[in-house]
Amino acid sequence: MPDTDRLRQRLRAAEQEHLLRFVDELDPALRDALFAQLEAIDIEAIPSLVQRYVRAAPESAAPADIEPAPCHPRDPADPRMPWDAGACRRAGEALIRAGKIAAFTVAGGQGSRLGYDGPKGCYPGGAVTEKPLFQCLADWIIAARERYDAAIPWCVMTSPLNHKATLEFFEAHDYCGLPREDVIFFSQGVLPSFDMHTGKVLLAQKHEAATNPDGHGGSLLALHASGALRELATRGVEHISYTQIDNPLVRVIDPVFIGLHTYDAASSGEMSSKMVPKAHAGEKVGVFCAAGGRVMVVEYSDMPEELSRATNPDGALRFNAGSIAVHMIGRAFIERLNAGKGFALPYHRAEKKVACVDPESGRPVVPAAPNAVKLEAFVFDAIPLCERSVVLETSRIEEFAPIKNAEGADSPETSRRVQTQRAAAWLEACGVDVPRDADGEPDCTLEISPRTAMWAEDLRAEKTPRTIERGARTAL
Ligand code: UD2
Repeated sequence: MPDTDRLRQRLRAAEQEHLLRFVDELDPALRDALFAQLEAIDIEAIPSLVQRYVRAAPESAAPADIEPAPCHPRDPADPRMPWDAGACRRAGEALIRAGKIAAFTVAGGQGSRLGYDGPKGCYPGGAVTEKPLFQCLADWIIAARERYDAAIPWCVMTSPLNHKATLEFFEAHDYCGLPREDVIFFSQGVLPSFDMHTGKVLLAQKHEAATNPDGHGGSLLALHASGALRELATRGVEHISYTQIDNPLVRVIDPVFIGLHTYDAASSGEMSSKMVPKAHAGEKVGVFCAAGGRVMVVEYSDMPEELSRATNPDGALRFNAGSIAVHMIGRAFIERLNAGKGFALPYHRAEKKVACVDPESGRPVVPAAPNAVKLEAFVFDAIPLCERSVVLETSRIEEFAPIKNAEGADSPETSRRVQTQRAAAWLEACGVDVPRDADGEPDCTLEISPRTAMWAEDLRAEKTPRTIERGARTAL
């Protein structure tokens, strides 16, 4: 039996008693659901969240003294910062073979910009095969497991909004070809969504407080709270390869990057990142910066415009290191963060439209303008908590073809184009004729599965067609 009086007292103390406004109208099952939901929320934390983020609307988070972060260049022989890619690859491969590496994909987002009704991982990502994004990533893991004869567990973070649908997808798709016991699912946490004017938690329905997933930064808490981190420890995993679900070209397991993260003297083995040079000043990616001797990412929306546009004498953007949201994260680092009492990354505030019920009348409200503040933690805010953190430059065409919007930038169309560009470059390096149009763009659609080739050098001339027809759709 829930202790209603105690719950009411706690809500009153947090100025959120309205959440029980309709409780007497509810049938017992819905009433119990509401109580269970409210008991799971950190009610005592609400007043400070409201004070800090809803009423105060904190401005730009970029520190005043930021500099561009040092980055390991793509070419290891670059005299600006030479590094030993061969030694990194060997170190990374040894860790993969020893079973010390797990893959981790954050897939709890709502995919609202794409307008896709379902977990984003189910969205067709392959340029030709249209295989789901989950399968694009799984194929990389399968290729790495075969190449290194290693167990590579795959953690998939969902949110309460898509957990069930995600499990159903994996069940229906034979776990994307991976052993069922090697795919570990857990859901991230949620935070209450607030009325942006009053600071009251919105009621999504009379029996439900409005909540939103706590951001991909919530993954560092959820890995621990769900027991997934303990499970990885039991399996001997020491480092986690973090990727987002939206990038079908992502190198889910990259031995060179793993080696750089664990072996290079510049890294503390806590959290490392990959970057690509920004496409243009306004590209919507966070930027690697440094301040006070620490590396950090400043999200595009927090970056002062004049810094985004600033150039070096050679005309290149000064803050050029765009985050592609690919990280290596040490298990011990996540354990250390969670050992601190009440560990939380800072929250970022977004004003959104959230359908709700009027707390007085109980009538449904469909807002025409933003009415809510949603809070989210960003995983890259853990980078400044590292002792030392390295950033590796990579090539956009090799590794970054995100699907975020229904059209325009970062859409299925641009992703297909980048997947084709990469495949065309690999095939041409192998002596294959690829048709190109007057602008030099491949005049065909191409896709190479990681199970065929993880890198260009894996393509074998004898296993590829000699010529690609103009307009062809070819998957290898
Ligand atoms: C993210 C980065 C941006 C850049 C870009 C590269 C942030 C805030 N920005 O932009 O700097 O690196 O990616 O592609 O990260 N997700 C969850 N739970 C959540 C929210 C998101 O799992 O509560 C997952 C989501 O499923 C997706 C990923 O995080 O895989 C990215 O989320 P996003 O679409 O909000 O981030 P985006 O594309 O604005």
